[in-house]
Amino acid sequence: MEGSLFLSNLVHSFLDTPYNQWSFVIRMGHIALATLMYRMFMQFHNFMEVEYLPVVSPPQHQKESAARFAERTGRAMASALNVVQTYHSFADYALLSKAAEAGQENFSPFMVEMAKIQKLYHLSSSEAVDFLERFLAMNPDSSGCVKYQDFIRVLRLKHSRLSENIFRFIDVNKNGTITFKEFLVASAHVMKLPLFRQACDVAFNESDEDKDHYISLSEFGGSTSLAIPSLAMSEIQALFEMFDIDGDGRISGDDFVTCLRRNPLLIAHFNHHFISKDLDAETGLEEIV
Ligand SMILES: [Ca+2]
Ligand SMILES: [Ca+2]
Ligand SMILES: [Ca+2]
Repeated sequence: MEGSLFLSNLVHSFLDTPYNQWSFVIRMGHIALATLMYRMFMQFHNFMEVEYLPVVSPPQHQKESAARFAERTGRAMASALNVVQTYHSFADYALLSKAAEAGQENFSPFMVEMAKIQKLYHLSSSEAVDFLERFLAMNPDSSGCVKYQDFIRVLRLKHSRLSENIFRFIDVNKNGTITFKEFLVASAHVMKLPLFRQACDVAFNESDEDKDHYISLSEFGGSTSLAIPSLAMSEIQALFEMFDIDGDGRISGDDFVTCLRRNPLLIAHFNHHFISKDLDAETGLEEIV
Protein backbone atom coordinates (compact mmCIF):
# COMPACT_ATOMS: atom_id res chain seq x y z
CA MET A 1 0.00 0.00 0.00
CA GLU A 2 1.44 3.37 -0.94
CA GLY A 3 1.21 6.55 1.06
CA SER A 4 -2.18 7.77 -0.14
CA LEU A 5 -5.50 5.99 -0.09
CA PHE A 6 -7.06 5.34 -3.46
CA LEU A 7 -10.77 4.99 -3.81
CA SER A 8 -10.89 3.22 -7.10
CA ASN A 9 -12.96 0.45 -5.56
CA LEU A 10 -15.07 0.80 -2.47
CA VAL A 11 -16.39 -2.67 -1.82
CA HIS A 12 -19.40 -3.20 0.34
CA SER A 13 -21.04 -6.40 1.40
CA PHE A 14 -24.25 -7.12 3.16
CA LEU A 15 -26.20 -10.19 4.03
CA ASP A 16 -29.58 -10.63 2.39
CA THR A 17 -30.96 -12.25 5.52
CA PRO A 18 -30.58 -14.92 6.51
CA TYR A 19 -28.13 -16.50 4.04
CA ASN A 20 -27.04 -14.95 0.76
CA GLN A 21 -24.06 -12.64 0.65
CA TRP A 22 -24.52 -9.63 -1.63
CA SER A 23 -21.60 -7.37 -2.55
CA PHE A 24 -21.21 -4.31 -4.68
CA VAL A 25 -18.37 -2.06 -5.70
CA ILE A 26 -18.50 1.70 -6.16
CA ARG A 27 -15.97 2.97 -8.71
CA MET A 28 -14.81 6.54 -8.32
CA GLY A 29 -11.59 6.53 -10.30
CA HIS A 30 -8.02 6.64 -8.97
CA ILE A 31 -8.18 9.63 -6.72
CA ALA A 32 -6.68 10.51 -3.36
CA LEU A 33 -9.13 10.78 -0.46
CA ALA A 34 -8.48 14.50 0.22
CA THR A 35 -8.96 15.42 -3.46
CA LEU A 36 -12.12 13.34 -3.66
CA MET A 37 -13.61 15.05 -0.59
CA TYR A 38 -12.71 18.48 -1.96
CA ARG A 39 -14.27 17.78 -5.35
CA MET A 40 -17.42 16.30 -3.85
CA PHE A 41 -18.05 19.39 -1.79
CA MET A 42 -17.26 21.79 -4.64
CA GLN A 43 -19.63 20.50 -7.33
CA PHE A 44 -23.40 20.06 -7.68
CA HIS A 45 -23.23 16.68 -9.38
CA ASN A 46 -21.12 13.74 -8.33
CA PHE A 47 -20.90 10.64 -10.50
CA MET A 48 -20.12 7.13 -9.48
CA GLU A 49 -20.53 3.68 -10.94
CA VAL A 50 -22.07 0.90 -8.90
CA GLU A 51 -21.45 -2.70 -9.92
CA TYR A 52 -23.16 -5.58 -8.20
CA LEU A 53 -20.87 -8.55 -7.71
CA PRO A 54 -22.07 -12.17 -7.95
CA VAL A 55 -24.26 -13.33 -5.08
CA VAL A 56 -22.55 -15.95 -2.90
CA SER A 57 -24.84 -18.54 -1.34
CA PRO A 58 -24.10 -21.30 1.17
CA PRO A 59 -24.40 -24.89 -0.05
CA GLN A 60 -28.01 -26.09 -0.07
CA HIS A 61 -27.61 -29.31 1.85
CA GLN A 62 -24.69 -28.83 4.18
CA LYS A 63 -23.68 -26.49 6.96
CA GLU A 64 -20.77 -24.09 6.49
CA SER A 65 -18.92 -22.14 9.18
CA ALA A 66 -19.08 -18.33 9.11
CA ALA A 67 -15.30 -18.17 8.64
CA ARG A 68 -15.40 -20.54 5.65
CA PHE A 69 -18.31 -18.60 4.13
CA ALA A 70 -16.44 -15.29 4.58
CA GLU A 71 -13.35 -16.85 2.96
CA ARG A 72 -15.36 -18.03 -0.05
CA THR A 73 -17.05 -14.63 -0.37
CA GLY A 74 -13.66 -12.88 -0.23
CA ARG A 75 -12.38 -15.11 -3.04
CA ALA A 76 -15.49 -14.46 -5.17
CA MET A 77 -15.12 -10.68 -4.67
CA ALA A 78 -11.41 -10.73 -5.53
CA SER A 79 -12.02 -12.76 -8.67
CA ALA A 80 -14.93 -10.50 -9.80
CA LEU A 81 -12.73 -7.43 -9.28
CA ASN A 82 -9.77 -9.14 -10.96
CA VAL A 83 -7.47 -8.36 -8.05
CA VAL A 84 -5.14 -10.52 -5.96
CA GLN A 85 -6.63 -11.51 -2.62
CA THR A 86 -4.28 -10.79 0.27
CA TYR A 87 -4.42 -11.49 4.00
CA HIS A 88 -4.07 -7.93 5.22
CA SER A 89 -6.25 -7.18 8.23
CA PHE A 90 -6.92 -4.35 10.61
CA ALA A 91 -3.80 -5.40 12.54
CA ASP A 92 -1.75 -4.37 9.46
CA TYR A 93 -3.26 -0.92 9.78
CA ALA A 94 -2.16 -0.84 13.45
CA LEU A 95 1.38 -1.79 12.31
CA LEU A 96 1.31 0.86 9.59
CA SER A 97 0.26 3.51 12.13
CA LYS A 98 3.11 2.47 14.43
CA ALA A 99 5.63 2.63 11.57
CA ALA A 100 4.31 6.06 10.53
CA GLU A 101 4.48 7.29 14.12
CA ALA A 102 8.13 6.17 14.26
CA GLY A 103 8.88 8.27 11.17
CA GLN A 104 9.28 5.40 8.69
CA GLU A 105 8.65 6.50 5.11
CA ASN A 106 8.30 3.11 3.46
CA PHE A 107 5.47 1.17 5.11
CA SER A 108 5.31 -1.89 2.88
CA PRO A 109 8.00 -3.93 4.78
CA PHE A 110 5.85 -3.68 7.91
CA MET A 111 2.54 -4.76 6.36
CA VAL A 112 2.89 -8.50 6.78
CA GLU A 113 -0.61 -9.82 6.00
CA MET A 114 -1.46 -10.25 9.64
CA ALA A 115 -4.62 -12.31 9.07
CA LYS A 116 -2.44 -15.30 8.13
CA ILE A 117 -0.02 -14.82 11.05
CA GLN A 118 -2.85 -14.31 13.52
CA LYS A 119 -4.54 -17.47 12.31
CA LEU A 120 -1.33 -19.48 12.76
CA TYR A 121 -0.15 -18.07 16.09
CA HIS A 122 -3.23 -16.42 17.64
CA LEU A 123 -1.19 -13.25 18.03
CA SER A 124 -3.07 -10.12 19.12
CA SER A 125 -2.68 -6.79 17.32
CA SER A 126 -1.08 -5.24 20.39
CA GLU A 127 1.47 -8.07 20.66
CA ALA A 128 2.38 -7.53 16.98
CA VAL A 129 2.70 -3.77 17.53
CA ASP A 130 5.00 -4.42 20.53
CA PHE A 131 7.22 -6.62 18.35
CA LEU A 132 7.28 -3.90 15.71
CA GLU A 133 8.40 -1.40 18.34
CA ARG A 134 11.34 -3.67 19.23
CA PHE A 135 12.15 -4.16 15.56
CA LEU A 136 12.08 -0.43 14.76
CA ALA A 137 14.59 0.16 17.57
CA MET A 138 16.97 -2.09 15.56
CA ASN A 139 17.35 0.66 12.98
CA PRO A 140 15.94 -1.01 9.85
CA ASP A 141 17.27 0.35 6.53
CA SER A 142 15.04 1.90 3.85
CA SER A 143 13.94 -1.54 2.66
CA GLY A 144 13.07 -2.63 6.21
CA CYS A 145 16.05 -4.94 6.82
CA VAL A 146 17.99 -5.21 10.08
CA LYS A 147 21.64 -6.26 10.42
CA TYR A 148 23.08 -8.61 13.05
CA GLN A 149 24.92 -5.85 14.96
CA ASP A 150 21.74 -3.78 15.43
CA PHE A 151 19.81 -6.88 16.44
CA ILE A 152 22.21 -7.83 19.24
CA ARG A 153 22.49 -4.17 20.37
CA VAL A 154 18.74 -3.88 21.02
CA LEU A 155 18.52 -7.28 22.72
CA ARG A 156 21.61 -6.32 24.78
CA LEU A 157 23.48 -9.37 23.62
CA LYS A 158 27.14 -9.65 22.81
CA HIS A 159 28.57 -11.35 19.78
CA SER A 160 28.68 -15.08 20.51
CA ARG A 161 27.80 -18.36 18.88
CA LEU A 162 24.46 -18.31 20.67
CA SER A 163 23.61 -14.79 19.41
CA GLU A 164 24.58 -15.83 15.88
CA ASN A 165 22.40 -18.93 16.15
CA ILE A 166 19.42 -16.87 17.30
CA PHE A 167 19.90 -14.47 14.38
CA ARG A 168 20.25 -17.35 11.91
CA PHE A 169 17.08 -18.94 13.30
CA ILE A 170 15.15 -15.73 12.50
CA ASP A 171 16.80 -15.18 9.10
CA VAL A 172 14.72 -17.80 7.33
CA ASN A 173 15.87 -16.92 3.77
CA LYS A 174 19.51 -16.82 4.97
CA ASN A 175 20.38 -13.53 3.29
CA GLY A 176 22.20 -12.14 6.33
CA THR A 177 19.53 -9.60 7.35
CA ILE A 178 16.15 -9.91 9.00
CA THR A 179 12.85 -8.38 7.95
CA PHE A 180 10.02 -7.53 10.31
CA LYS A 181 8.06 -10.51 9.02
CA GLU A 182 10.95 -12.88 9.80
CA PHE A 183 11.37 -11.33 13.27
CA LEU A 184 7.64 -11.42 14.00
CA VAL A 185 7.12 -15.01 12.86
CA ALA A 186 10.17 -16.30 14.79
CA SER A 187 9.16 -14.45 17.98
CA ALA A 188 5.51 -15.55 17.72
CA HIS A 189 6.54 -19.12 16.93
CA VAL A 190 8.67 -19.37 20.08
CA MET A 191 6.20 -17.52 22.31
CA LYS A 192 3.26 -19.68 21.24
CA LEU A 193 5.01 -23.03 21.65
CA PRO A 194 3.07 -25.10 24.19
CA LEU A 195 6.17 -25.43 26.39
CA PHE A 196 7.09 -21.74 26.39
CA ARG A 197 5.45 -20.84 29.70
CA GLN A 198 6.78 -24.00 31.35
CA ALA A 199 10.26 -23.17 30.04
CA CYS A 200 10.00 -19.67 31.57
CA ASP A 201 9.12 -21.18 34.95
CA VAL A 202 11.97 -23.70 34.83
CA ALA A 203 14.46 -21.01 33.78
CA PHE A 204 13.31 -18.74 36.61
CA ASN A 205 13.43 -21.42 39.30
CA GLU A 206 16.82 -22.71 38.19
CA SER A 207 18.27 -19.19 38.12
CA ASP A 208 16.87 -18.36 41.58
CA GLU A 209 19.57 -20.27 43.47
CA ASP A 210 18.64 -19.23 47.04
CA LYS A 211 14.92 -19.80 46.35
CA ASP A 212 13.77 -16.41 47.64
CA HIS A 213 11.51 -16.00 44.55
CA TYR A 214 13.68 -13.29 43.04
CA ILE A 215 16.70 -13.42 40.77
CA SER A 216 19.46 -11.18 42.06
CA LEU A 217 22.13 -9.63 39.84
CA SER A 218 24.71 -12.22 40.91
CA GLU A 219 22.30 -15.11 40.39
CA PHE A 220 21.46 -13.70 36.95
CA GLY A 221 25.14 -13.34 36.10
CA GLY A 222 25.79 -16.95 37.08
CA SER A 223 22.89 -18.18 35.00
CA THR A 224 23.56 -16.22 31.79
CA SER A 225 27.32 -16.76 31.90
CA LEU A 226 26.68 -20.45 31.34
CA ALA A 227 25.05 -19.58 28.00
CA ILE A 228 27.47 -16.82 26.98
CA PRO A 229 30.89 -17.26 28.60
CA SER A 230 33.13 -14.21 29.17
CA LEU A 231 30.28 -11.76 29.62
CA ALA A 232 31.57 -8.51 31.12
CA MET A 233 29.87 -7.21 34.26
CA SER A 234 28.48 -4.22 32.31
CA GLU A 235 26.95 -6.60 29.75
CA ILE A 236 25.33 -8.72 32.48
CA GLN A 237 24.04 -5.52 34.11
CA ALA A 238 22.50 -4.28 30.81
CA LEU A 239 20.71 -7.59 30.26
CA PHE A 240 19.63 -7.69 33.92
CA GLU A 241 18.08 -4.22 33.61
CA MET A 242 16.07 -5.37 30.61
CA PHE A 243 14.61 -8.25 32.67
CA ASP A 244 14.02 -6.09 35.77
CA ILE A 245 10.88 -4.52 34.31
CA ASP A 246 9.90 -2.49 37.40
CA GLY A 247 13.48 -1.40 38.05
CA ASP A 248 13.58 -2.41 41.74
CA GLY A 249 16.97 -4.11 41.44
CA ARG A 250 15.74 -7.71 41.43
CA ILE A 251 13.88 -9.86 38.91
CA SER A 252 10.52 -11.17 40.10
CA GLY A 253 8.65 -13.99 38.38
CA ASP A 254 6.38 -11.41 36.71
CA ASP A 255 9.38 -9.35 35.52
CA PHE A 256 10.92 -12.48 34.07
CA VAL A 257 7.86 -13.67 32.16
CA THR A 258 6.97 -10.15 30.94
CA CYS A 259 10.47 -9.67 29.55
CA LEU A 260 10.46 -13.06 27.84
CA ARG A 261 7.03 -12.43 26.31
CA ARG A 262 8.40 -9.17 24.87
CA ASN A 263 11.61 -10.89 23.75
CA PRO A 264 10.75 -14.60 23.41
CA LEU A 265 14.02 -15.39 21.63
CA LEU A 266 15.95 -14.62 24.81
CA ILE A 267 14.69 -17.90 26.27
CA ALA A 268 17.68 -19.37 24.42
CA HIS A 269 19.88 -17.92 27.17
CA PHE A 270 18.47 -20.42 29.62
CA ASN A 271 18.69 -23.44 27.38
CA HIS A 272 21.31 -25.11 29.60
CA HIS A 273 18.75 -25.35 32.42
CA PHE A 274 16.40 -27.41 30.27
CA ILE A 275 18.95 -30.05 29.32
CA SER A 276 19.06 -31.42 32.87
CA LYS A 277 15.27 -31.22 33.25
CA ASP A 278 12.98 -33.80 31.81
CA LEU A 279 10.55 -31.09 30.77
CA ASP A 280 8.92 -33.07 28.06
CA ALA A 281 11.28 -35.27 26.22
CA GLU A 282 8.63 -36.30 23.71
CA THR A 283 8.12 -32.85 22.26
CA GLY A 284 11.77 -31.81 22.75
CA LEU A 285 12.59 -28.54 24.45
CA GLU A 286 15.36 -27.85 21.92
CA GLU A 287 12.45 -27.01 19.65
CA ILE A 288 12.00 -23.80 21.62
CA VAL A 289 15.22 -22.38 20.31
CA1 LIG B 1 16.34 -12.60 5.83
CA1 LIG C 1 17.16 -15.46 44.54
CA1 LIG D 1 11.99 -6.16 39.58
